[in-house]
Amino acid sequence: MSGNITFTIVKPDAVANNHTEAIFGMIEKAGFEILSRKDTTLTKEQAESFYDIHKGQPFFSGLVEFMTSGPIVVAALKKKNAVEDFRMTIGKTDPLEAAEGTIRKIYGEKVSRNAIHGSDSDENAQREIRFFFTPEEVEF
Ligand code: IDP
Ligand code: MG
Repeated sequence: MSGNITFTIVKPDAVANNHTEAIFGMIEKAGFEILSRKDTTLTKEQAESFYDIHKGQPFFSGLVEFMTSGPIVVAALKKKNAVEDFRMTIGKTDPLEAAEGTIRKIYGEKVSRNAIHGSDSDENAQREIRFFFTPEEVEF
């Protein structure tokens, strides 16, 4: 059974371009409740740990450099079928392939600067929320 919680990061490109509020507006319009949200930045060690599944990929060091390049906004989101629905809302990893009306299509530039993250499974959503939020901040 699919869960009702997912996790997002508005990435440094979108924050720097002042798209944060427009993006959260789209997220809410798509039916997601924002359980908790905060502004933060990632250290190199945190970014490497968050994306450790991609260690060894040719884009890994560029990804870590990008994700540490400026402020991000992280949030826990609630909706029925959250993980799958949110992946639909943000669109494909490469903004050039993302469907019209998706967040990555509108605000992403290219695969390495794609504006937003969305968890890919219920298990990863929980892991990623715990990476940024205490049980007091977000409970599930
Ligand atoms: P996802 O964010 O859609 O789940 P993943 O495959 O998990 O995509 O990759 C994580 C992030 O790594 C992507 O959002 C993107 O920023 C970056 N990335 C993935 N593939 C490439 C690539 O081929 N070149 C550059 N960056 C990439
Ligand atoms: Mg992923």
